[in-house]
Amino acid sequence: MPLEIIRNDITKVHADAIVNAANSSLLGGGGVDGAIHRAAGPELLAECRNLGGCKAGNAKMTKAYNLPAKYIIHTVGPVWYDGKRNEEKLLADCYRNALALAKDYNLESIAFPLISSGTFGYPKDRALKTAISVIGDFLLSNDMTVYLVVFDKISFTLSEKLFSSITQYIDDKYIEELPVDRYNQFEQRHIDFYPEEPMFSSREVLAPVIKRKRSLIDVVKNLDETFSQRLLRLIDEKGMTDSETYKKANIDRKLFSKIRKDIYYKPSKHTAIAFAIALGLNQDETKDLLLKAGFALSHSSKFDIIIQYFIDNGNYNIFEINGALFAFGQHLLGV
Ligand code: AR6
Repeated sequence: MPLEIIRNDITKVHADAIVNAANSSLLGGGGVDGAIHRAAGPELLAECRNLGGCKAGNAKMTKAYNLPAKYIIHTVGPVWYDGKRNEEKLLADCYRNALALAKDYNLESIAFPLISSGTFGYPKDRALKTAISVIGDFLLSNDMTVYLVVFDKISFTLSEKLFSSITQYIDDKYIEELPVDRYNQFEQRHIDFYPEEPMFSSREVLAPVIKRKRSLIDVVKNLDETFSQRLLRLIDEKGMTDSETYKKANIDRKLFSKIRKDIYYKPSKHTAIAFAIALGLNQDETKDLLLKAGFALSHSSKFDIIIQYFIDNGNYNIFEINGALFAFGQHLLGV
């Protein structure tokens, strides 16, 4: 998948390049820099001596010696003062320049640590936000697998505001959606016993459900569509291109062409949701698309409710959604 957020030691990551959060001398230091130099061996320092240092925001490349990666891209993040000294732009430059270098070398995969968020003191939630935003933008027009390697406790990485807003939504949702669950059970029972009879029910119970019903004609018309057919139809209807769609879904090109070619393709739930997000589908449309793959969004799963939170808030940025899913310890979208 194009952007994967993982917890790991970056020196262990198998990618074409790993990125080092260095200092301007490029001669080693603590944190991730120290770990990379130790694992790569002394030849790395010898090569670094010839690079003539590096300015904040810039990036330079070396071989990776004893590491599983092929290259190391050294970049120098900003030191955090108060957020008013160009820190955000410099941090964004680090990601942009490292990605540009990887692209120049035709690399297929790259792994980043959370640059500046250790010794240099950049608040981790902001560092993660900038990383996700720059990498996300890059991936919308480039094919590359990018790993964002987060080392510490996950709860530190999401902004307090977003974290509590999602937590609140999860709490509310469990209660608010209960009548719909009850209604669905009730409706099923009614259909089982009285398939010909129209169902009568109280307004309060029906209200949240009616909202979700689509016309019967639509349902019948699209009954025979497979997931793949529905997906392709939606892409057309939304006026999107294939590549725009799979990139916004954080799904790689190969998987997309598999789905395109095989009308009976059975996606995982995460893949199906990723497409719903890429297409900007509302709750009902998402529900319909998921049904085509045999899935539903339940009200008793944190993952499902987080997805609903973002759809309800009209935020369809898959990379931001994945940042939140990661912070809540959930499986990411796009696999
Ligand atoms: N793998 C992945 N992430 C790591 C690892 C690791 N092995 N080790 C630490 N981190 P830092 P900076 C995380 O301090 O803030 C050095 O001395 C860590 O938890 O390595 O850009 C340089 O020479 C943190 O979230 O880099 C510079 O002088 C993130 O990597 C200065 O520190 C970055 O922390 C650079 O400071």
